[in-house]
Amino acid sequence: MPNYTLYYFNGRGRAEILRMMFAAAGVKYMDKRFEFNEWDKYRKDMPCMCVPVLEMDGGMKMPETMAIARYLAREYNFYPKSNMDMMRCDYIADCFYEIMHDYMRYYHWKNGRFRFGDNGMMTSDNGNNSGNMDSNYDNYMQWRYMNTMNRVMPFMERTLSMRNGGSHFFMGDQMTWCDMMCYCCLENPYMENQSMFSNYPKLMALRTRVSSHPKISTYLKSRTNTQW
Ligand SMILES: N[C@@H](CCC(=O)N[C@@H](CS)C(=O)NCC(=O)O)C(=O)O
Repeated sequence: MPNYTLYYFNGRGRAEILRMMFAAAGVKYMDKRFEFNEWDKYRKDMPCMCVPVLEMDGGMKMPETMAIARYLAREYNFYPKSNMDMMRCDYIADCFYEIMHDYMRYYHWKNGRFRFGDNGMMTSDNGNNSGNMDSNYDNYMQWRYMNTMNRVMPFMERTLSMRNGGSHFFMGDQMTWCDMMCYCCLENPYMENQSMFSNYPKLMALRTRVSSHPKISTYLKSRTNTQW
């Protein structure tokens, strides 16, 4: 097994699915977190100038959340067996990642850099630190995120119901990585507005099943608590 180092900000964000998969697999790795004001120091060493990045044995650095997640899923058996089921598992994971992506972009600056200041506070796109979110750009990004939620969530609720009436995991009895995606990608949206989720009882129950998995529940109790 390689020595892994995972690079990301000191937040859950896009890296949390990877941390959760490591935890569920019982695999040790170095969780290298940094603050926003340290980013310029790390940025130039990241292959795509973005994180998360997974480094193997202190050498090769791999970017892109979903590529890393798929690698971990293949390595540690979080994929279903048949090719067709793998495709289904992938599209479910990709659907949840659409929500995650739009949520994260909503928190970005126009130029793709984070909109958090050095003090960790969110700023508006007019550059002040007041937390004013009423610019056109902010409105568009919020609309886009909500639109994605409203498009993806009913589809995911129906997809979950297709196996065992939705009473187990997406792919049946075994938890796969798309179930963990359902947990991770909805964490902040759920914390911010629980009422948005009342139409999706099966997905909510699935998230509880994921969080009750013995290794995941241990991880959730001991992980670093951050706002996002
Ligand atoms: N397509 C990439 C996007 C990664 C991405 O946008 N990462 C953000 C953090 S969530 C980042 O590194 N932002 C810093 C910057 O762009 O300077 C992925 O899915 O991993």
